[in-house]
Amino acid sequence: MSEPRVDTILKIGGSVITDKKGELAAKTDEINRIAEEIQKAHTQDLVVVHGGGSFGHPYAQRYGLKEGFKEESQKVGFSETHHVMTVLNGLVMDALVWHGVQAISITPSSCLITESGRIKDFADVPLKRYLNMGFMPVLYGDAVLDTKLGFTILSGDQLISYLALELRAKRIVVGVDVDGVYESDPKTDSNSKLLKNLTVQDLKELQTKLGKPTSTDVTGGMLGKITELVPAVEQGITVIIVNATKPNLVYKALKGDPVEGTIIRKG
Ligand code: ATP
Ligand code: IP8
Repeated sequence: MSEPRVDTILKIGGSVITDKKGELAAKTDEINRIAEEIQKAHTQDLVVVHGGGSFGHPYAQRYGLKEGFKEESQKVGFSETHHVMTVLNGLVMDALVWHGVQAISITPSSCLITESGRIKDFADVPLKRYLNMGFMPVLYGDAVLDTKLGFTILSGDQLISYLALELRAKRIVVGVDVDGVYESDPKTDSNSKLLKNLTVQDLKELQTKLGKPTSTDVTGGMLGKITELVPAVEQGITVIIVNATKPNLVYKALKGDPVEGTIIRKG
């Protein structure tokens, strides 16, 4: 089998496709619009990953899944968390497929295992074959088995960095509900400045400045995202963070057009 190489890995944030203040609150209009933008961009060799938003995060938090298996009562929580992610994924797949995109859903909990929260074994032969045939794989943050913890939560952000390196992607496009990376959370600090260009060094410095999210986000919010992106950027992969709630920004980023947001380069 020839080793596929992708152009772009696109992460659609849970903050875009769900209302993170609610629970199981899907934004179906947003999901449809983004599916349309993906279809319109006709991007070859694209992998899409979506986040958990108000589907995965509240359940994962309720049952303390990220910290691993501690008691029997968490198991039903693991099932529920994975299940609600398949429901959200179903909505994303519905929109993509009915827009004529040859998308194929790949379930992380069925093909990968982590060790202490980090991806260890990924049975990626089907994913690579799908890519070789011109399909667009769609993955998501999920509840997964872990060799040390029993189980844990895998973030979509870890997946995009891993896949970008494994599939030698040129860039990662991350769609969130704010205009990019700011000096501090723009939702709580209206004077915060947008950081339009960042290097790995800047990212590392930001890691110490940004605080942990206060919401139900179990995978670390913007700080978690930045931490996960460092290895990919270090290998020369460009990261573009855009506001995917604004129409056409995902489309423009996929086309490689200049787009407002944060661009992160190696140096
Ligand atoms: P999910 O994990 O559900 O997929 P997501 O990837 O869309 O969600 P979050 O993890 O919620 O996104 O991170 C985006 C949020 O991070 C924004 O809504 C913003 O309020 C918050 N945030 C915190 N600090 C910053 C910062 N310095 N710059 C930009 N956003 C920040
Ligand atoms: O939203 C987490 O993925 P993320 C998924 O990309 C779950 O961090 C199940 C909470």
